[in-house]
Amino acid sequence: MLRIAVQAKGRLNEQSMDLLKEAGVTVSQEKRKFLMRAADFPAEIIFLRDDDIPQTVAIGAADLGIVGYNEVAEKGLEVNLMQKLGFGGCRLSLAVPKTENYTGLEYFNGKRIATSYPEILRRFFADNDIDAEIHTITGSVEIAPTAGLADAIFDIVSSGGTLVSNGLVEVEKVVFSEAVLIGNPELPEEKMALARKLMSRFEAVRNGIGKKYLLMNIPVSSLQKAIDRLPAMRSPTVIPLANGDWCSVQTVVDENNLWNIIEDLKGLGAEGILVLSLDKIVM
Ligand code: PRT
Ligand code: ZN
Repeated sequence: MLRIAVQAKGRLNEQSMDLLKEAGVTVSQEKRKFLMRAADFPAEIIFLRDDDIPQTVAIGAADLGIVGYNEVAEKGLEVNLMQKLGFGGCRLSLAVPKTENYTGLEYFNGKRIATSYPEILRRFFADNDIDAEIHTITGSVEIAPTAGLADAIFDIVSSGGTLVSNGLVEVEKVVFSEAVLIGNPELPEEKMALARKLMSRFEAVRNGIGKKYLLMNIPVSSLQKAIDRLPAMRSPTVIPLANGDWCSVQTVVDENNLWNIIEDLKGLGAEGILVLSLDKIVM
């Protein structure tokens, strides 16, 4: 039985639970408890604050965890980074008041920087020979310059809206982060086998995102041109039809290229074009 740590509430909770569900690990959403057994996979989910997930996995109180890479990097504990999960994207950046004349990293020498990520910042400044004062604060880091508590901040940025509304500009992007699957470094083989199964399911879910299944009938005379136009994992599936002048062509396409492909195929005489939703792709 695998124990998987997930953020109890907050930005990563919903997408973590959705990913697990898509991967066949479901827990009842009704009476949610601190620890819940999955119905259909030998796993239990433990719900924690995200700050506690790296340590819980490092000491083996959970076998796996889903958490932002930023938390893993800050804690610096011994855990295996097993898989990037493709959601919760953000970056840790240095930002200064927009009235400042920022000339480069040396700007930070002798400055006071407010952050909830002191370890990552300490390492970054050490690597770049910058001597600054790091002030660790939890909570609203972005108000520190206006409140006179700091000259600059080092914080999570995603859209950048919070910086703008606090009169700050992002001047250095230091670490890029997304949700990751972490594991205890000493998982016994039977748990590792379950973890591998989970990772390949996660990958299948991710592969299906932004993809559609496309089916159409095409005159045999245009078949080669249609195949040349279509992307495919290996090559498109071609099925003969009862009417020997036509065949059915089926393949997976990227959603963002869908309309261009459909219009080109119509130009080649395609008819009866069906676009189907796609859930998972197991390679
Ligand atoms: O209660 P708990 O301790 O579990 O949660 P938390 O409050 O510490 O974290 P939470 O739920 O806010 O975030 C969890 C994780 O989501 C973070 O550790 C990141 O990995 C990831 N993430 C992704 C973000 C953001 N995007 C994000 N935008 N975490 C925080 N923010 C904050 C950011 O600090 C800024 O103040 O959201 C604000 C808005 O950002 P903009 O740039 O879009 O305006
Ligand atoms: Zn937290």
